[in-house]
Amino acid sequence: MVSRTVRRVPAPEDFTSPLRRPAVSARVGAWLGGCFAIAFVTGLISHYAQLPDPVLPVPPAPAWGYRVSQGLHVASGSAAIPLVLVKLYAVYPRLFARPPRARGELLRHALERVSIAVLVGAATFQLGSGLANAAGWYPWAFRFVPTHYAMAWIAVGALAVHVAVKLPAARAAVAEADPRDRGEALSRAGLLRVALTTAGLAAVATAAGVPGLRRVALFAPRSGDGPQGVPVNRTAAAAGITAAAIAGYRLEIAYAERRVRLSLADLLALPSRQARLPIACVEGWSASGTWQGVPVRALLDLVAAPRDSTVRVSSMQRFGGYRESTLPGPYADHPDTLLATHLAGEPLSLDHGAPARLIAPNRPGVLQTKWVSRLEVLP
Ligand SMILES: Nc1nc2c(c(=O)[nH]1)N[C@H]1C(S)=C(S)[C@@H](COP(=O)(O)O)O[C@H]1N2
Ligand SMILES: [Mo]
Repeated sequence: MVSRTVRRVPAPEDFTSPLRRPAVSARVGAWLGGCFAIAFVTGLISHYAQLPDPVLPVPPAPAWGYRVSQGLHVASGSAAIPLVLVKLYAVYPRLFARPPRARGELLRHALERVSIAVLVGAATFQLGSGLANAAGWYPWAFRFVPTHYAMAWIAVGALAVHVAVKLPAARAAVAEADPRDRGEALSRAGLLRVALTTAGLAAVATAAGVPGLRRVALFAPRSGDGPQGVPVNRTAAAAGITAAAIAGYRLEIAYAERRVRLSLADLLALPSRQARLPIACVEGWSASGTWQGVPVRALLDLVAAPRDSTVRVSSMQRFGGYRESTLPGPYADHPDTLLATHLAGEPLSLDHGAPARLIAPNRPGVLQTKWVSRLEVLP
């Protein structure tokens, strides 16, 4: 017998799988909400930590703060990816919902649809661009940091509207029973277990900051076998720094009209200090090192700079976004903020910023300037 297929736009009722039910989408939605909340808060922390003059300054303690917060940022974002896929699978039939007949309902329906479109678009952008960033891949022309930051507010705004609209329905859906006796290949509980397991695996695959996990962190590009046990993000070669360029090294310290110039021998002759501090990259990986060098505060004392001075730290690097950073007063005065000359008991390798690099507690990796040639107190 030949059956004629009638081609028409499907209706939500045409999708009969019990997996595509509010009981699934509400639970996955709640987990996603948790991931987004963690990613948003830790993202704000990272953003404020990178602003030269933030309204809400991030303090230099605890030393491991940024490492944990940025690790959570990347892990929660990664965990959200499989959850979003399961959520979209579960709610896909709703795409075909017809607009309500009643005039009064129409506006509410339209607003809800628009907020979902914005949410899905913004979330896809955030997770996609964030994952690419964590993998050290920048295949776009826009500036990642301001775009990822602006889109976060759009995503959170749309999420707030979505939660407000859906909360009553989601509450009711979570209470719904799982119809296991219908003989489906995969029960709802089974699908939810798959969602949670893949989310956990995704988090682990990028959690390169957790000691011992770096080996299984497949999507985190830094292997941990960089020189002196610490990965390298931008190499000396990529930054245009050669061994010849650092041969006549001078460090200049400037405060108002005062200038002090030190050779490497002068710098090495000053009292030094050791600190065990992590490099914690915005890309989510982090690694601890035992650094040795002269405290930045002792160098500022050579030009009699007042306490709580904001300091511009400049590199010998001539091009590239991270050749300079701003060190807020509380960091400049912290005893563990060093102009490091040694790592793991040996002179710094060229890739780690030889002859001297900045290392400060609780500071994003991008601001731990390498190949430092100048410290300047800002007015
Ligand atoms: N001059 C300079 N310093 C820099 C960078 C750079 O590109 N140029 N990259 C930063 C980034 S993004 C990180 S994560 C750390 C990495 O330090 P490491 O290579 O010693 O691990 O260095 C920072 N310091
Ligand atoms: Mo970084």
